[in-house]
Amino acid sequence: MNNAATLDDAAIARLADRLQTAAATATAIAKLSDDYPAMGIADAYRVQAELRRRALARGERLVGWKAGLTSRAKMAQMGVAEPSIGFLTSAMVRAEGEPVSVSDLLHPRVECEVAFVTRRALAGPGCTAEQVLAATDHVLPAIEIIDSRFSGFSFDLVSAVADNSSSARYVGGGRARYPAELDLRSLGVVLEKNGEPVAMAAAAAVMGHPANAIAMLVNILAAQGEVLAPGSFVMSGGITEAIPVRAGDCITAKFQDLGSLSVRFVEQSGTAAKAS
Ligand code: OOG
Ligand code: MG
Repeated sequence: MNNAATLDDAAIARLADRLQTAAATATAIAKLSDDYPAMGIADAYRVQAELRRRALARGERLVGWKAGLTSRAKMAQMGVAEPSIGFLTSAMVRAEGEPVSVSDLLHPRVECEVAFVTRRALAGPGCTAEQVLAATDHVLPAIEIIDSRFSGFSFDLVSAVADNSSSARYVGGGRARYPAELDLRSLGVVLEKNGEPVAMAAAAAVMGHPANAIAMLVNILAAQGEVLAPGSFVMSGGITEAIPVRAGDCITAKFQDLGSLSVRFVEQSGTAAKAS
């Protein structure tokens, strides 16, 4: 993997512009590494940090973070062999039961994930799953709606990281539980589309235990000089492959011990994210 930082501030801003426009207009662009083949992971996280800075500057609140590409199913589907992280803001969250508009998205896909809500700060490097579990207040089911800004949903790791790991929308719900009361390894999940099971797995598919993905995320944050704040909502990554959705689809994620969570997709909705 190319770790180098090769881009100057002007190039970082240009790439952030491209991604922001693609998201705001729901228009796909070529993956960034086509034009910047020397771009490294450090560059990609600088582009992501610039997108985050802009989101917060326009009044969005940082709600938490997500780990991505943490299961073999996801890595195989995307052809990328390493995990990534992304940030989550108040503009991306949708309430349980609220229809989610696809009009402002390019080619949305859904993922079922275990979300962690922290009560203590977590810092790397060297953060462990044990530390994550000790700092966790509760876990709950989440459905992430990802939407790569790249044509054909096709990318490499650097392009995906710059694109905030395809983050678009997310919904938390179901039943919140204390992690100590659960076996988060053997916990099963079934993803249904329009009443038909389309994917299923156990949460151990995520790095052996989803808390490992949160520890990995904290260690990537540390490399950027950041800590995970208490009260963060953190998704640990899709347990199965992601499933494409369009208007009219209804997705239900049935989690063992954590209840189920449904999302209905519509063409427009009154509360659709404003283009920004
Ligand atoms: C990258 C984001 C992956 C996950 O849970 O694995 C992700 C992508 O597949 O577009 O959110
Ligand atoms: Mg995800």
